[in-house]
Amino acid sequence: MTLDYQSQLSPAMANLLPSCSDVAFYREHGWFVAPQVLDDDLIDEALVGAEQFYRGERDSELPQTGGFRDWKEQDGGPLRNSEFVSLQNHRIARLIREPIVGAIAAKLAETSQIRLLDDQLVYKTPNSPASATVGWHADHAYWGTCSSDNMLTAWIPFHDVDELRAPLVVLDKSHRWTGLEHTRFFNNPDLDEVEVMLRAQGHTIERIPLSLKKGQISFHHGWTLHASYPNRSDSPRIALAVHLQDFGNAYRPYWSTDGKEVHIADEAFCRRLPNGDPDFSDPDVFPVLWQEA
Ligand SMILES: O=C(O)CCC(=O)C(=O)O
Ligand SMILES: [Fe+2]
Repeated sequence: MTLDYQSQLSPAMANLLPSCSDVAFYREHGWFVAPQVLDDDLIDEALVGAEQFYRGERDSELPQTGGFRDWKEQDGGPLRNSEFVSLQNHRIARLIREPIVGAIAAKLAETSQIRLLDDQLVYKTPNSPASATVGWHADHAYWGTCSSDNMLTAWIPFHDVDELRAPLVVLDKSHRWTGLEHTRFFNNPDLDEVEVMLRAQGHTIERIPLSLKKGQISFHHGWTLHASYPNRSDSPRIALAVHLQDFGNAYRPYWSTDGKEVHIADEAFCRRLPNGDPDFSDPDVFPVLWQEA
């Protein structure tokens, strides 16, 4: 069934879509901050969903466990990273299926369709230590078998995020840099160390912390380097990173520089195409979040 998603945006919502100059800004800078487009109620429901999830409750089971980040209570620690949460929790699924999320992404990426790739629920304890830093990484560096360089991520915090409460920090215009294929330092809290390496490659570093109000969403290009500081506030910090495919994305075989075949966890969940390749448009795993009318 093809839904006419366009009709699901009220005129008031459609007014909040990125303008032509917003799209030009995203193209140039590799990130964009949307206005308050999500209702408090919807986010509060997602928070209830996150609490259920952290207690170990599941609305549905994944076809396979392992091969991805899946924080469990016994792991403890100041930083929790849980992937594919929307496939396991209805309330989180509701949040990411809110049409405005995909609609903004489609505008920015200048594509006719947005499909989920995966998601990550990220939690930082109050007053977390330096080890709760999320290190510099480009999301696409984790998506070797995705053919498109036009993918992006929507970052949805479940509360206001000021400079103290671990905002996402982007490196301005880094999506245009070359040689980022190996920037997979999500788990390296030493931001300065990686910056030294990036400077040595000739890059000019401009950190931009993206403070947001509850209801706002930030978007970053798949090749934009980003990180987040420890949480220096007295409250937990919780946010959902929603990784998105543009229409043109498809599976491609991919090998690392040492000749090993690369695979991403998504491949194990989805149906196969007639030629045996994973189908990155399997609606059970990669639901369409926006389709242009
Ligand atoms: O929430 C965070 O600190 C990290 C999120 C992230 O890496 C992303 O949105 O791609
Ligand atoms: Fe990321």
